[in-house]
Amino acid sequence: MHNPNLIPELPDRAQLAGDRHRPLFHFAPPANWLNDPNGLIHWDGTLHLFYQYNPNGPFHGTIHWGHASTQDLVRWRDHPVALAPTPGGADAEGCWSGCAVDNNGTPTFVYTGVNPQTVCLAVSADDLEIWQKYPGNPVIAAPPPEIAAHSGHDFRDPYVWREDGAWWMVIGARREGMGGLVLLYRSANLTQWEFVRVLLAGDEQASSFFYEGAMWECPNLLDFGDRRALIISVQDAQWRLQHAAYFSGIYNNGAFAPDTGEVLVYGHAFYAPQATRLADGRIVLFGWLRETRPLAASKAAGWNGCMSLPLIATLQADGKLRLTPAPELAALRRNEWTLNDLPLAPHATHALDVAGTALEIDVTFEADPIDDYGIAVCCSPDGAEQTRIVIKPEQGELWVEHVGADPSLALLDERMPLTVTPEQPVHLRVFVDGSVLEIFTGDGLCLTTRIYPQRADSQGVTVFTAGAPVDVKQLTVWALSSIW
Ligand code: DQQ
Repeated sequence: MHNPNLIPELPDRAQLAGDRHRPLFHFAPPANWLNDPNGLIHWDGTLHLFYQYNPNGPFHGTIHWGHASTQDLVRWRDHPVALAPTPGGADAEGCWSGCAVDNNGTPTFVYTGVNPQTVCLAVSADDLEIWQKYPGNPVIAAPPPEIAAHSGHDFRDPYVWREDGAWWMVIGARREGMGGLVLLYRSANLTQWEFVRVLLAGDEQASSFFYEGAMWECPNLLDFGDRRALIISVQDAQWRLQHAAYFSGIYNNGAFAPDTGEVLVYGHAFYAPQATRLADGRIVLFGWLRETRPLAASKAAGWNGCMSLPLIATLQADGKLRLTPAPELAALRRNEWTLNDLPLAPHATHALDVAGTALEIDVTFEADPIDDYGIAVCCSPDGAEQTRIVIKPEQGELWVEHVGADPSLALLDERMPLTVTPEQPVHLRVFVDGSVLEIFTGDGLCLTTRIYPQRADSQGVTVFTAGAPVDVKQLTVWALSSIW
């Protein structure tokens, strides 16, 4: 039952306001630890976001559900913590990931209790602020015995939807030594569940579209009409988080036949996304952006983890899932700076007359695809520290390189595929926000990474070519304002 004594107070957001690495326009918790987005639901004109939250510090542990809401997808309001572990209950060791559904007017969480990993319910009679746990928790105590025998106790992250007069659930699991599983369940009432089948099984040794790893977490099944996309988050056999990825194909009568798949977002930061449908029919998705700096650095900072931008998910005719920043984000644009047709001489670097740590950049390059070129952000005036976004025509890739970064941060260079042809200009949208860098290409792909500039004056933007001339056809930079 709800026990107000267990719900921790939220820290004061203002306390961390001076931290240059804190994002201004990506959702982050007031302090402490955040991981997966949970319970995303559009309710009475408001989008509610719950999130894996540790009130006891900036590290994973004692997992509660934090709560925030937005009316415009852009500006956020904090709410009291929604779920706390119940001593002696099915979630005594944590309220892990899950979703929210509208059960005939009653907001209902379907989430993971640990330990062991089980499926639990909670309901709100109070406009999503106060949550009561279902006294009969857990509603699923374990997967079917034939799966439990080889699952290594991994059984988590229910995602539930209503279809054909029933509730349906996908949930992550694994078959030890083989690969990840998504299990399909059905229910008439959310409390009694019947196992339908293994909806999809991965193969750690022979992945078809992307590295499938050992365990699939946080499945989401998104309905695009004729086709569906099954998003999963891939953990390897050493419990390392690899990437969020998806399969797309035909879903029919509880059976899924994927014919394509891809990494959803490139880079080491984006994981465990969750999606929901907005009132206007669009599907919005948020991912957890992990810290890539050492844990000690996050502990010193007092916070750890934030959300991606609100991303709108669409399915192309070729079955590929595409993510674009919600157009509503344009409301944050303040100062605009623009140029057209800037020719870069061979080997030139051109510093723009613009600076900031909360920027949106829209740039189009025209170039003969021979040598590397690109745009650098968070550049110190002497160029010693900078984050370079490099278009690599020969490799058909885009790389992010951290020049002059503090070696103790052990930052990883990142890469993603990029189509580069002489006929086609390269178009990028880049969002810089403190320690967050999100890059969207004209191909509709996305790379997300974390950067931790050490110098306060690392705020400049340059365009460069490492060889042949390049034409910067168009470039616009906006300073973005805070979402708080
Ligand atoms: N995070 C949650 C789990 C999920 C994992 C625990 C993915 O439910 O599998 O905080 O990041």
